[in-house]
Amino acid sequence: MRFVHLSDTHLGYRQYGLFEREEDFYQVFEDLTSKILDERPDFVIHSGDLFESSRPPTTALLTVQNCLSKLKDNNISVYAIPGNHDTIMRKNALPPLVLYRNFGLKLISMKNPYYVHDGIFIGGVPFSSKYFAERVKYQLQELSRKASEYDHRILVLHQAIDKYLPYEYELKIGDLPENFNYYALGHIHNRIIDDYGDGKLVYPGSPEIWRIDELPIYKTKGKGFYLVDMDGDQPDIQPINLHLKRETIQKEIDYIDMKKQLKDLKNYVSNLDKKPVVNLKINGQDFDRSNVYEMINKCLKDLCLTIRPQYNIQQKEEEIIYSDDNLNIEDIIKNKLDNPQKSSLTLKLLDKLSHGDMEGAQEIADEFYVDFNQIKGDIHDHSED
Ligand SMILES: [Mn+2]
Repeated sequence: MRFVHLSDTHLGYRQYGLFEREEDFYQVFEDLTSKILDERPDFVIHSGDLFESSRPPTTALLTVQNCLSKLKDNNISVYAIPGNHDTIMRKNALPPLVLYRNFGLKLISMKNPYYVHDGIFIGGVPFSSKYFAERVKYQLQELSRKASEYDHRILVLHQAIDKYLPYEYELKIGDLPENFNYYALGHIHNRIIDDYGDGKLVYPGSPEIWRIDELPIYKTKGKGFYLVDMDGDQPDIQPINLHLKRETIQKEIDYIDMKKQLKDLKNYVSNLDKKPVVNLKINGQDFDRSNVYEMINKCLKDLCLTIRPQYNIQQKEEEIIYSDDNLNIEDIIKNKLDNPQKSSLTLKLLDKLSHGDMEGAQEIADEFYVDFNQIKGDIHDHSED
């Protein structure tokens, strides 16, 4: 029995506001589908964030419909859960995934928490925020009990686990029941394969470069999906990698040597099939941003999809001299951090920690991250409109 595990495809995402990048994500999903068809698995598991948002563009909806039809024609079912991106945070609201019931998609939901595929138990809990961790833990125990009646057991979740994302997690590693053979996780865009419970815990990661910090993952581990064989004692996990047709380039350039380095980059870029996304960091002392910006554009603009320069200008630091008169820790922190949220958090933590109150400090930190995630969620919601 072999299945494909993929996640975080984020269809409908328009990186940097560029239509071409939105198309790239569709292309990748089509490439994934034809690779899946090549592998002829028994079924597919998608661990959430199929779409970038809960109200995807029509092209995203259609891309999924076409791909699912092809899989269905080949008798390949898809089991999926909603992720944080494609969930509507309102009670009883339906995620877009419900549209594909007749296209072979089996949605793991609160109402249908598990399926049995040729004797394999496939169950999970849709994405839940940290506020509902207790409820999720209860649901996990229920699933674990139900799963114990079957020989092969797969748990599907779209959550961050503290072991892999220590500052923004919803569940702790010990919250997961131990009697599953395969933990099909999504949410973290890195690729992770770990031992847990009776089997393997796996994040297949995102197949495209959704954020620039995923470029090193693509370069070192590759991006794509995992092909899992459940027949042995332990699941056998093979990475199936994609070649991304559009290159993302990240490069640091010294201002002193800029002309030559830009020329080299131009040579490289002009040989690519598709215009790349180029992230540049210019390091140097006291240079003029707009001059540099113009030079970069003149050299590369026509050859790149987008150029995203960052300027790292080292200036002689003006030293603030603190004397006894102005040695006020509050002022120093506010001055140095220059951000009311950060300095307020720092001052609160300092107060607790200097009194040895570790628990209080922990509480403040937790609160901050809950708020922080909420703010991020809000920003995300608005950006869709
Ligand atoms: Mn994601």
